[in-house]
Amino acid sequence: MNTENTACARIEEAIGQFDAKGVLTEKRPYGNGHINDTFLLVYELPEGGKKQYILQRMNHDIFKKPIELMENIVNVTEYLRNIISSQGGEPERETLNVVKTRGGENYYRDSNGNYWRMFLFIERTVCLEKVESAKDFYDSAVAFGNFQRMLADYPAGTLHETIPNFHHTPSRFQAFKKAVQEDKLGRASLVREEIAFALERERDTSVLTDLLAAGQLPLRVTHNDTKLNNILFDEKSRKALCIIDLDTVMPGLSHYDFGDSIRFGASTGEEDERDLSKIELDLSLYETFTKGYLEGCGGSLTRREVETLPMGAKLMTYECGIRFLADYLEGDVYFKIHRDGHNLDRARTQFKLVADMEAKWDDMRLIGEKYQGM
Ligand code: ADP
Ligand code: GN1
Ligand code: MG
Repeated sequence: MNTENTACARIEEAIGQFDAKGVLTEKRPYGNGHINDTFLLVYELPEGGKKQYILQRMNHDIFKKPIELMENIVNVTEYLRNIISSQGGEPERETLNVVKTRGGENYYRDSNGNYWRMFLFIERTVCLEKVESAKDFYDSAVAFGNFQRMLADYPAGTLHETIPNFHHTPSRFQAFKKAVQEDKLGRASLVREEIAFALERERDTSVLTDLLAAGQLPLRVTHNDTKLNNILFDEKSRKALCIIDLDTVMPGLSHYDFGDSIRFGASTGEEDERDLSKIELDLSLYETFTKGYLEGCGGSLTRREVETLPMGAKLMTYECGIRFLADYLEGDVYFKIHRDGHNLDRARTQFKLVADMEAKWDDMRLIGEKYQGM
């Protein structure tokens, strides 16, 4: 990434603020996140050897309250660290570790007003952009279920809402309709079919929020962005080691975590695949994830939750599709893109998956029934 004249122009200033050990020998853009600017920093230690860190410029167009966001992350990781330690785990590798600035702060605000943070780099791990084996996906399911279980008694009222209505699908639908009506770049006429697909499903958008409002589904502390590249696997044992990207840990429904993992990992193609004939819901992976997730949650999900998980999968996929399409219509201002039409390609894969879920709905429900009571 060219750091001249960009939001990252102050990267050198930021690096100097954090309490990293040794002499900086390498700095490069890192990972495939769609939101923050992520860098890997390598330091040579005076006693020999290297230490690596992740430096991120937080996207504060999206996260309007970066200070509160960091407070969430510090508190949640502190809480997890205690549980991991008490279970004999390795907290430096099994959760994120925030590196403070020399002044003892959890973030640095540069002279251009950008917010930066640093984490210990979690060594000897792999980050997957696509499911490579059913076992990996199963392990990720257990880990996400476990994550929710570990946070079951976390004081949810102390968490700041980092993005209001993040998975409130009816609000996402309204935002989508507004983007269509405004049609800022005159792109709507190019995507009539996709817009119609989204509009036809308005009735689905409120199914989960209505159940929540009626007290039929419990509010939990959830991750809310459970795609496979937000988990690190141990390089050697290939176990799901650490859940990262904690920017959106907030009260939510189990369906959000379940559904977001399914839309990314149980698809037969990548999120931005252009050849839609390659995109389907892999029912076998759907079952694998269901089993692992329920196991990870340790039997804590209610009957009604398990029964309605297929709707979580469908709605999270649909919601992501309308978010990508709205961003395409608004001129690609939210998700990072790497080619023209990238957000449109992403929206199309999500809608193809939604259609395939509708075709496979009975099977999805049967899988839920099979694991009821787990
Ligand atoms: P975004 O919100 O943009 O998705 P993430 O926090 O998910 O940003 O980071 C982007 C990528 O950087 C991750 O997918 C992962 O590959 C890598 N990454 C982030 N934090 C760490 C860490 N502490 N150790 C190792 N890799 C990390
Ligand atoms: C973003 O940050 P990242 O790349 O892990 C987005 C998610 C979307 C996802 C789609 C804060 O996730 O909500 O589902 O892209 N995160 C935010 O790939 O909007
Ligand atoms: Mg991420």
